Amino acid sequence: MEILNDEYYMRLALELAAKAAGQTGINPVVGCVVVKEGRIVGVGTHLKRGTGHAEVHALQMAGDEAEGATVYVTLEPCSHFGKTPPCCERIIAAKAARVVVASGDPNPQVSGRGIARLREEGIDVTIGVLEQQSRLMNEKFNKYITTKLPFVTLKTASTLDGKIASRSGDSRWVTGAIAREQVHTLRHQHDAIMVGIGTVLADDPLLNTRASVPAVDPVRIIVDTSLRLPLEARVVTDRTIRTIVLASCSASSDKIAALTAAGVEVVVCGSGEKVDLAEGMKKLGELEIGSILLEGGGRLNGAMLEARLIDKIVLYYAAKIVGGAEAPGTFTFPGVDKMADAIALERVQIEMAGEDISVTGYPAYK
Ligand code: AOF
Ligand code: ZN
Repeated sequence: MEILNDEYYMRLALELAAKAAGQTGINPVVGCVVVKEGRIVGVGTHLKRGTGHAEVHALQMAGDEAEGATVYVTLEPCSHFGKTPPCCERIIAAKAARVVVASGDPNPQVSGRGIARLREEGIDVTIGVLEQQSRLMNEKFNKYITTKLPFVTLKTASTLDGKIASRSGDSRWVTGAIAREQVHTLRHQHDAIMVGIGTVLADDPLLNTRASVPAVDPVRIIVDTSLRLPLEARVVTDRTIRTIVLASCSASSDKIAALTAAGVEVVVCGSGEKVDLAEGMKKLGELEIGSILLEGGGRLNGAMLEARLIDKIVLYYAAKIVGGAEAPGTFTFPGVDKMADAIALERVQIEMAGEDISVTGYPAYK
């Protein structure tokens, strides 16, 4: 049986927050629980950017009971006027006695000021309860708010010998139904999905989220150096989802005009023949894309890895082998000479996804 303590209530606040992953855009996921005299009197979750923060919902529910209560919140209460007013002032107005926080808010506009403000009013503040869980939950937000660059998760599905298709190009299906369903949850949890033009030309995918319940569709990003994207492609004709194309200077201005007229946003990255991916990430950040699920082919995956633009990797392995020297692989790039120069993954976790294996890790760039 779980013991009643600060972690007990913080765990509930974290669970409330976790379920909103994927629907807050560039905002963090945050949960809040208000406890008075041993009873939960209010709960809240931040659901959407531009709407109430977690504390506001929870305090609203608690009403007068918030006076003298303990507020459990997974992220430091904000101290600034963003799209909504500061939560620390709301907590002070509600006369809470104690605030328990999981992790500090790395937003430079907050960054300790929320906690300082509460303490200034004599509120007892405890920080660091289940801190790691909260930080991990907001790994995308934490990167974006401090760098204005999107957090990039690379996902691949390959055979045990690292092939994403057979030597004839057949890729239906590499992994089983459960792994494929998990990928749609990953799509729901990212602001955008990114593929190379090769994938669009080969499969004409819709790149939407298909889960067993309605889910959020990420913005589509296509890396297409010379704008080979056909106007008839489904990512162009389907206007229910925003499509952004990253092109190079070599793209023809006529094709840029035609795609723009069709509702596609074309972003030219760099001054060279190829798309400057680092500049692409910067420009996508400026467009408020806070997280990207990269589902590229081997070449785009390799280029993104070489450019050190990948933050997290989720590799699905089907327990099968297809061989074929020409069969496309997960990462196609010149590679390193020495094993000592390999890009190693940190914090590696392995799980089964139905009959497939999922390996998650974070590249440690030297
Ligand atoms: C909290 N509780 O539930 C959230 C916080 O533009 P706004 O008003 O939504 O503010 C966004 C910023 O507020 C965001 O960057 C982060 O620093 C903080 N988010 N803070 O106390 C919440 N969502
Ligand atoms: Zn707030």
